[in-house]
Amino acid sequence: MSNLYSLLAAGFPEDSQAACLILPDGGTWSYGDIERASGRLANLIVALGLRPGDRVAAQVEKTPAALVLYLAALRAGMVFLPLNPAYRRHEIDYFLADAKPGLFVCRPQARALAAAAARQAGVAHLLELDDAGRGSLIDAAAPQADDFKTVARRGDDLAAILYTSGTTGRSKGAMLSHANLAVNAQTLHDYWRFEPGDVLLHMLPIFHVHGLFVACHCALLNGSAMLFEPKFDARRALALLPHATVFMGVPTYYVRLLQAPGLTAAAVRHMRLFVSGSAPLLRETFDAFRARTGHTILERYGMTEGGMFTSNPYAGERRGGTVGLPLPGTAVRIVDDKGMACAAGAIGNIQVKGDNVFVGYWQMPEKTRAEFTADGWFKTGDVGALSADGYLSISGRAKDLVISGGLNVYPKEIEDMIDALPGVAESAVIGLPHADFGEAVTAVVVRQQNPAGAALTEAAILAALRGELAAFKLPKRVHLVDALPRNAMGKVQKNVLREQYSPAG
Ligand code: MCA
Ligand code: AMP
Repeated sequence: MSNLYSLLAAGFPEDSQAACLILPDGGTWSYGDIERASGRLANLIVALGLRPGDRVAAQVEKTPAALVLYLAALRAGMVFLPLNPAYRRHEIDYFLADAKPGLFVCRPQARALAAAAARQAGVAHLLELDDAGRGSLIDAAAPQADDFKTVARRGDDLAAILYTSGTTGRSKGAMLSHANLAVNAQTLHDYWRFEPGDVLLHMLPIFHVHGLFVACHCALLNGSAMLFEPKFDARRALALLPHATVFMGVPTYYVRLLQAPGLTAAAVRHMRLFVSGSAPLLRETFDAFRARTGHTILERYGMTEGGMFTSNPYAGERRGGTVGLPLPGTAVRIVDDKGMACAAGAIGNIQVKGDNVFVGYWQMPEKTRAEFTADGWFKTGDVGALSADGYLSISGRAKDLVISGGLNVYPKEIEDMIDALPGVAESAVIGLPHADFGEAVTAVVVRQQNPAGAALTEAAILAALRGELAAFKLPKRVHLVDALPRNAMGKVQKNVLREQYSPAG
C-alpha cells in the first residue's frame, strides 16, 4: 500500500491542464497546478525540518491553497490536522497541546492568538495563509522546487487526525490511516459511479470528513473538476448547478435549496447525483426535493471515525428515512445493551467493522479500547435498526450529541463552561428541532440563590460564552429555571426538557 496521494494522483487526468478547481471569479487550478503547488509545499515542509509522522495543523479558510496544503502534507508523509476557523483560543490551545504539530498554519487575522497558542504548545513553525490563498506559507514555498517524490507510506501510517468532541467534554483526535482513507475513497467513487466528465459542486467546508475526504477524494480520484466555492449559499448553488453533475451537502443545504424559488426540475436537469449526510435528512425534505426536481437524494451515513459506513444504492431503491445498505467492505450490526444481536427491524446499538474504521484516538488507548468490542466492532453511539432487506434506519443517538447544520456540538463541553460562570448552579444543554439547522443548541440553566444568580440573564450568559466557544456551538436560546427534572437515580431527564422546550411542545 502506498501513500494515499499516489492513489488519488493515479486518477488525475492525463492532460495536466485539465481543470481541477474552478473558482467563483472564474480562475482555474489545473491538475498540473495542484501537483506543482503541492510539490512546493511538500518541499517546504521537509525543509522546515518536519519528519514523516509529524503533524501539520491548519486553521484556514477554504481556498485552493488550503486543499493543496492537505495534499502536500500527505505527500511528505505528515499527519494533517484540519481545524474549523470558527474555533476560539480555548479550543485551539487544547488541539495544539494535544497533537503537538511541527507546523501550524493560521489566518493572518488570528496571528496574535495563534502565536500565543503555538508558543504555549511548543509548536516550532507558525505560517500564515489568508482568505485569498496568500501569505507567508506561500511566500516560503515559492523558491522550492515543483517536483517532489511522494514519500512511501504503509497502509497503517497515519494520514490525518480529526478532532471530534467527546461526551466527557474532552475532544478526541480520531487517527485515520492512509489505508482507512484510501479504501473509503475508492469504495465511494465506485459505489456512486463517478464517471468521466463528472463535475462536483463543492460548497462544504474542508475541515471535516464530508467536505475534505468524501467530496474531494471522489472528485480527485475521478480526475474531475470541482466548482470550488468558499461556502454554501443557496442562490449561488442554483446558479452553478447547471454546470455540475454531482452535489454533496448536509440536510440544511437541501432545506435552504427548497426555499429558493429557482429550484426547478429544469434547473437541475444535468445533475446526476445529489448526496446528503452528516445529519438526519427529514422525510419531508426528501419527498419535497423529489417532487420539485425529480431527483431522489441519496442519503448516506458515516462518522469521523471511519468515513462512510452505509449508503443508499446508486441504481437500486433509495429509501427515504433510511441511510441505505452497508457499503462494500463495511459490516454493520445492531446489538442490544448486552451485546446480543437484534432481530431485523428491532432497534439497538449500531456497530461497524471494516478497513475504513479508524486506528484509534490519539494518545487515548483506554478511550479507544472502550469504543471497540472485544471482537473488534466499533461502537458508533448511534441507535437504529436494520430492515430484513438490509437497509439501516437511524432512530436516535445513545451519545449525548447535538448536530446543528451538520456540525457536532457536545452538550458536556457547553455545560462545563456554563457551570463555571458566576451565579450558575447547574445547566443542561439539549438539541431542539430547528427548521434550518435540524437541531438547535439550547441551554437550560439553574441559578444559584444569591445575588450573582439573581443577576444572570440569557444575554449575559451568551456574552460570556461567545469569547470562549466557536459561534456555531453557542446556544440559540438560554432558559433560566429553578430546577432541572431528574429521575429516581438523580440523572437529569433531557427528554423531559426536550419535550418542554421544543417549539411544538
Ligand atoms: C453557522 N452558524 C451556525 C452553524 N453554522 N449555527 C449553528 N449551526 C451551524 N451549523 C452560525 C454562525 O456561528 C453565525 O453565528 C451565524 O450562524 C451565521 O454564520 P454563517 O457562517 O454565515 O452561517 P451559514 O453560512 O449559514 O452556515 C450554515 C451552514 C454551515 C451552511 C449550515 O454551518 C455548513 O456548511 N455546515 C456544514 C458542516 C459540515 O460540513 N458538516 C460535515 C461534518 P453568529 O451570527 O452568532 O456569529 S463531517 C460529518 O459529520 C460526518 C463524517 C458525515 O457523516 O459527514
Ligand atoms: P461526526 O462526529 O462529525 O463524524 O458525526 C458523525 C455522526 O453524524 C454520526 O455518528 C451520526 O450520529 C451523524 N450522522 C451522519 N450521517 C447521518 C445520517 N445520514 N443520518 C443521521 N445521522 C447521521
